[in-house]
Amino acid sequence: MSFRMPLAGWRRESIISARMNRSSHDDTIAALATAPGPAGLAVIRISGPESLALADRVFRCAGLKPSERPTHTVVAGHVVAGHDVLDEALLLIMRAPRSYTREDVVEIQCHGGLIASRRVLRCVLAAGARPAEPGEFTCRAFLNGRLDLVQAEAVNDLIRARSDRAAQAAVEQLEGRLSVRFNEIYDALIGLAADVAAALDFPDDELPPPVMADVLQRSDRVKKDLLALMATWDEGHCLRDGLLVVIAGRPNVGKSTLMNTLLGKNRSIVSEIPGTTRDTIEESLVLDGIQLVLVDTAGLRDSSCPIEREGVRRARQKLEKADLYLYIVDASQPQHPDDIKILQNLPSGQCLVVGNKTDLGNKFELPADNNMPYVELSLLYNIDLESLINKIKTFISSKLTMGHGSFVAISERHRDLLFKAFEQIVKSNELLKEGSEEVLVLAAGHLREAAEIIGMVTGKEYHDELLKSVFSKFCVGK
Ligand SMILES: Nc1nc2c(ncn2[C@@H]2O[C@H](COP(=O)(O)OP(=O)(O)OP(=O)(O)O)[C@@H](O)[C@H]2O)c(=O)[nH]1
Ligand SMILES: [Mg+2]
Repeated sequence: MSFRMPLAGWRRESIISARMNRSSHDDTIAALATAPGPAGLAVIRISGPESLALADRVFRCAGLKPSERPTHTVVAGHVVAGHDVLDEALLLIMRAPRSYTREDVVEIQCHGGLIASRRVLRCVLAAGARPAEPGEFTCRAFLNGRLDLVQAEAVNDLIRARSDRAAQAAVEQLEGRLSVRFNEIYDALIGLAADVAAALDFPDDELPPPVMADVLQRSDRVKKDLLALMATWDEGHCLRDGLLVVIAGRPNVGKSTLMNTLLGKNRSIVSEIPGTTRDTIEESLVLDGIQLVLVDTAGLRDSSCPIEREGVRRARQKLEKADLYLYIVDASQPQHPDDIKILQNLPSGQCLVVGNKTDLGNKFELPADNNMPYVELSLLYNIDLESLINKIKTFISSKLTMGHGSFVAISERHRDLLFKAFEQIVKSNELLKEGSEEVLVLAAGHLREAAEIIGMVTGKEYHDELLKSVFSKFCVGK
């Protein structure tokens, strides 16, 4: 009896239907590709089969009409609505497939500014283009095979990068460095599923031991590769979202002073009255090429004031999400029981204890069983601030492997899918160890499922919802 399942084309139908739904591509889309607002220039991007005909309608130039001009040429002229001249502009022609979307693309480089560029866009839409959805140009680039889904996401990461390292990581992902890793895993899983299915044709009830051992060894290797990739999430999160650094401590210890000192500006109110900061205050800062999201919080204490209580609740909420805690104590005073209690509940690997106000004395000591790094300083007199900054830098570099050989860093979406694929491989391995014919069918099924999940990471497999969730994070015009 054979339990073999067809391997090739098991998801073809859904893939094709998704492709048809999303990208009939018979319409032409347009959007402002540059940020709105006062600027020297704006770019209106148009993509689709009607791009050049549409350019003929809205752009007047000497000599040949836009549609008669060769690809990758620029022409100067005017954007016109009937007899009215709307703007003086340059027109760039990029014919399919040598364009970002692999469709015919026309870009109008006109004057920037909210009104001027909107007028040009309105004119292009009136001439027959449809307003592009967020990420639709990149989605078309994906659907037309120019980029895979991981590379498409890198485009968004690059646009949104707020530090040098984040931008560099996005560029490397755009070049396909991460995709290669996913593709290797995908191919390995397809190979494994095929081999398990083929082994079902053996006359015996049992899969021959050498084949079994080989399959198990290979699937263990895939598991290891998945784990190695999953471990890069932390770094990916730091690069994409920035490190969330929460400044916490009891009232009046100098939290807002530290916030302002690190930012180099007077962002938080500082006063000698305990309980000054009520809300959480967030600001971005780039340190060592990494974006930090710095948060000043209300001093942690029990209060009868409902506003302060709300502030403390918000502070605690931020504490739950922090990547790094800067916990400040008043070093001129002996240990306060509240500090000891709070510190016991903070993860030691993510916490720096800052003893402030050393200009007033030095009575504080960390409990003997606390092995968190401790820095003493005086923020008021700028004494020993460097040692705190160095400790923060050490923490940042412990999070990042970038620059040490092959660098990749997965996103939250990738991690969730990798985890699901991992679960499928674990199930398959358990069944493979049993080895009977009936369970091998199931094992092959789990391996195919795992491959399918990995395919959803790179977009070898996709459906409308997946594309929507990926591209809705993009801005319009990209
Ligand atoms: N002597 C001394 N005073 C300091 C130092 N750092 C801050 N202060 C003072 O301590 C007081 C409280 O500082 P803040 O930065 O407002 O303290 P906080 O922890 O934000 O206080 P809350 O917002 O009330 O929780 C202010 O008067 C600061 O000027 C320091 O190193 N030495
Ligand atoms: Mg404060």
